[in-house]
Amino acid sequence: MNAKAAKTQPSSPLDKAEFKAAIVKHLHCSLGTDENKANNHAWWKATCAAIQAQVLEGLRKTQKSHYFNDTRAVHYFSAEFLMGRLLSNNLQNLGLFDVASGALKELGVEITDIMEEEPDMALGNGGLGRLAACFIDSLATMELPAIGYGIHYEHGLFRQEIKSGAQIERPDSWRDYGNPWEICRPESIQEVPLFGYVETKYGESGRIQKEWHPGSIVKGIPWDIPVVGYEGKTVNVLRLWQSDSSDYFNWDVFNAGGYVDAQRENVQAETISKVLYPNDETEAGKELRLIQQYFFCSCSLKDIIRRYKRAHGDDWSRFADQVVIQLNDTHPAIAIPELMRILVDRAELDWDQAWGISTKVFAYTNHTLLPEALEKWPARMIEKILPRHLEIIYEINHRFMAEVDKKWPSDNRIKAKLSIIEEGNEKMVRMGHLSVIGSFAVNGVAEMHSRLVKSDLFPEFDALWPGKLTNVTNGITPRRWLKACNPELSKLIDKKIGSDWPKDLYKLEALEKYADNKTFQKQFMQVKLNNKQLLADEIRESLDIEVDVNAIFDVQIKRLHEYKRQHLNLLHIMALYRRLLENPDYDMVPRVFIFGAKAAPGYKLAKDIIYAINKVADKINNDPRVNNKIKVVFLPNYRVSLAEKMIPASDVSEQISTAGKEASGTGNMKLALNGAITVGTLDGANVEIAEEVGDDNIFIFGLTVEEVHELKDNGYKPYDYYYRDPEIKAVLDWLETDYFTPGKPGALVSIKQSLLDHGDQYMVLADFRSYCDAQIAIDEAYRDKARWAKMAIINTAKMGKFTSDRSIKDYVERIWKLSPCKIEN
Ligand code: NBG
Repeated sequence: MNAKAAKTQPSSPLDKAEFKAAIVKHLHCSLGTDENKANNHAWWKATCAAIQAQVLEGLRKTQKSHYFNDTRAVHYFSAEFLMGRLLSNNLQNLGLFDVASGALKELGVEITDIMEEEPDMALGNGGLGRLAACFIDSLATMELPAIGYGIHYEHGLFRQEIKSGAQIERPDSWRDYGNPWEICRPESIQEVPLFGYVETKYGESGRIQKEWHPGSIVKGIPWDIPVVGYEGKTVNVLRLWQSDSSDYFNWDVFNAGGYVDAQRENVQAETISKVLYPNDETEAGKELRLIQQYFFCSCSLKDIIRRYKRAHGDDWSRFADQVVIQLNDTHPAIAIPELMRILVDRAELDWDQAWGISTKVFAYTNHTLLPEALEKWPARMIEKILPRHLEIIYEINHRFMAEVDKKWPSDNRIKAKLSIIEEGNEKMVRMGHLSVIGSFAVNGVAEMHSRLVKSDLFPEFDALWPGKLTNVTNGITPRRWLKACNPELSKLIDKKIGSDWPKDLYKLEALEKYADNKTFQKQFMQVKLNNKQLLADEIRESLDIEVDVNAIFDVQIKRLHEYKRQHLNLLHIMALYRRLLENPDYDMVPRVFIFGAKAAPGYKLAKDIIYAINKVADKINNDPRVNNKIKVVFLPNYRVSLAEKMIPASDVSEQISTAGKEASGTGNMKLALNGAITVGTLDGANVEIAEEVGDDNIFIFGLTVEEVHELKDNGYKPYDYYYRDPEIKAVLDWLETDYFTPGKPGALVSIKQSLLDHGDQYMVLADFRSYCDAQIAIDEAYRDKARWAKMAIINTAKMGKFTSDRSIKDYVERIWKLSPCKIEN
């Protein structure tokens, strides 16, 4: 085929002239404007539309290939997908970034300006939601048949503003002016029953038949977001369900006149997908949240079954060969009794057959050990909303208890511990137990976390079913988290070792041999400096704070939570400040401490910590005695697109959770990949990062998990540290004065109280001194330019393990048993 003929194929990549023409066409025909009138927003939309045309071609071919090959597929069920922006990502993955930016330039438009027009798709809280987004990127890149299922929230995670130091939540409206990436699929609408009662019928053969008469029905409308794999071969979808009222059902009910009670408990159908619960790792025990969970699981299962039946009719025998469902935490655990209900009540399979299928379909990922984050629902609530599901859960539990009795005869203590039902004042359904019992594989998200899942959280399950509990260490997509967000470093790496590392991240190891090379060190650190300059500009624009790019950029970005210990960082900053006030010659490399963090709106102490960081920042940044040495910056509204600017500019990565509390962390991987050095505890994936980079290239401090346990068992007394360490005492007492909050003494006292009177649950004071020592070691290391450059290069070089492609490979080989599917034209 000659070049010209190849061009005429609809899927061939566009050249610059064609891209220009496509953008202009969309300006005219889709947006009704023209080159002279268009503002950045219109240019952004037209550019997205031009790309979307290509993407949809890829999607069509992918779906056709999957259908004709009758592929086994993974269905990733997640209440959260933190996608961020898609323009630059899709361009990178299609290999069209340079073409697009050239085309736009000729039209008089800077691509970087229009990229800023795109609102983040923030349909998630933090690590768990972003992990799901990285995973679907890897699945598409690795040409694996996969579909992401979730909720089409009208409002994603709140927008954070800081007013006089305090967090204010504002609604997020990512679709206000339409979203160019999503496609509505009214042909695949599903209906979801809720409330009502269960009727027991006796069939002719004596079979007991259950019929659920719902009190209301809502409609699920699917929106598809195409997920473009790197190099654009496979385009999978993320299917998100929007709720709406099912007019005809409610009309029927109304006419029938007999459902007044059911009507009273009817939720407003549209509210189900209205908002994302803004909690991170705390349980959101709300009726609406349970309804959200059931809503998207029910829609998704019916969607899967519809697709399966199209190929296999009513023959269920191959269902588990074709379908695997990964439950991203327990949020979608209600899918287990829902599939059982469909198989037993609707398809009329007998229980054992249904259970046999179901337990070959589900696998479950645990993301936390924090007890307050382990979901439990009052049995009463489930009974009201999903009466048939509660019966099924009881049946699952009844049979499971018999199995427990076989293993541990007449041991009621173990039974009570393992039961799905927690007895007490109020009967609760433990969703974690349901997930373990209903799945064929259960995984934690980092080696250490998975070990603790086995030893502390579910030891008896591990004894009952050896091998079921396993580990898959998290990962991040290097396409977004290096190639797209750090173009300068990517180009430098391309030049040095070739350009296939985004698909095979272990290739970065080839950089290691240049770690001592003076020229390469200079180039590497020059890129870092340029990225720091970009972030410094951003900081000046958004906060009017000047920072010195020669200072160490010390970054802590993650949700605000006590266990993540942003307040440990803050106490250290205060200690440094105090040292400088007491001794103006105190010798330290200038530092800029940079934070990004949202607090759950109801989490008082987390909000107090944000307030304290901002108040301390105000004081320090305006104190001429110290501020060529320390600056403190809290960048508001931390989100994916802001992370993309902060991570390439970071020198130091703060990963300072109490050992045993951070299941994995993924920001730690992103920062190290971009050449930041970790200061961290031996927690989550930090342990594995340390293994990869070696002890010389990371700053580890603090108690180990074992030491944390030991200290707790022996009676941890934070006051001992307060009285023993004068710096701790001085800094905590400072919080009580009005030094940082003039005229408002005591405004920061809740932090001191939590650390002393409330027992310092997360052992901040126990780790304080060792943290300060690690910070001194960082200061020393940074003075030696060559040493620091070498460390940074080695960090980048050694991140191969942490590509989400490796995580997906582990899932595929050990859990999902999938094969890639080549996409044909
Ligand atoms: C979070 C953990 C993180 C982990 C992500 C992704 C929850 C419940 N857990 O450590 O705290 O990196 O999950 O696995 O959000």
